[in-house]
Amino acid sequence: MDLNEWKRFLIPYEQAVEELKVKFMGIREEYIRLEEYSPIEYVTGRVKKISSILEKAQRKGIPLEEIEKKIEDIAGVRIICQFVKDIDKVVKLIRERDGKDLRIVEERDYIKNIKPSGYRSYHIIIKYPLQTIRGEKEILTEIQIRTLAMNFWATIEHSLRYKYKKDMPDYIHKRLLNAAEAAFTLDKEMSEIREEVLKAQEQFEARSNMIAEIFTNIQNLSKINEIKEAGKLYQKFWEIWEEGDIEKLEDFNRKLDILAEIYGAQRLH
Ligand code: 0O2
Ligand code: 0O2
Repeated sequence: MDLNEWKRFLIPYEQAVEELKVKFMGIREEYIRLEEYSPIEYVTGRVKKISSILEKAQRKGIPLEEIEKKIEDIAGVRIICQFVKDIDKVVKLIRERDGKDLRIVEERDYIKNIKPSGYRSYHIIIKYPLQTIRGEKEILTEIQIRTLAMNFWATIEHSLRYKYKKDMPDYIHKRLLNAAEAAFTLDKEMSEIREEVLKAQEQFEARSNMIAEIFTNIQNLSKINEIKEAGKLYQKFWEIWEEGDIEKLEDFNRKLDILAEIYGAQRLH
């Protein structure tokens, strides 16, 4: 293939990468518009350089006429997440689109099965149906889903591997393995922080809901005029509130519920 033929060959790959980047960024934008947490932090993509395609074909013994079928990452899209759990969510979102605007060919979980180099990422190979002026064409594309920490490690390791080719000094290799371990620990720590933050948010919400309920209950009770005790109830609420004992507040709220039922029932009779 001469350069022009290569350029023509790569046009649909460029198109597929651009469309997929827009689609995945679209998911992020949808979450943001809904004011929800987005499992996608950002998306990049690229079409493999001709030199890299040739090098990979040679390394894997793939004849030129078979590269379209056998090299899966000529088109590559990368989805970066903040937390490891977000990766599961993104994988689920992609699976839900299987058979719709893409077709999943294979999944490779290098997070459960870390590569000997220390590489971690979740790969999904898809066929993306591209509408071209010559009709539909399915484009093999590799989607890499990884956290910021995984990406940081992989980017540095990739450039060092590229620099040293097969002759990476042993001490650098060892340091990279240490760094992979550190990136793994960072992801684990961050996941735990995330759980803590989520738990704190849930507790905060449960507390706010309960306090709103207490106020509504006292207000309702004071409307049922027989009860002259609303002031006392507010007083009691403040006392417990100041103590900061959430169980006592829950207990107080349950008692208010019972009172409201008793007074409500009496009013009906
Ligand atoms: P190679 O073949 O890895 O050496 P943009 O203008 O934002 O669309 P830009 O700046 O051209 O994109 O590039 P982008 O998307 O930021 O990617 C730059 C580099 O990131 C690429 O370098 C790749 O190394 C890597 N990269 C980004 N996305 C992917 C992906 O999905 N798969 C793979 N394998 N690598 C990716 P090169 O030199 O272009 O590519
Ligand atoms: P690029 O564009 O330079 O990133 P392989 O035989 O491992 O080259 P294979 O079997 O086709 O490739 O697929 P694999 O291993 O599932 O995924 C290939 C891509 O995953 C690589 O593309 C890298 O982007 C990434 N990857 C896999 N292993 C490593 C690793 O140890 N370190 C880093 N930094 N990235 C890895 P390429 O071909 O290297 O292309």
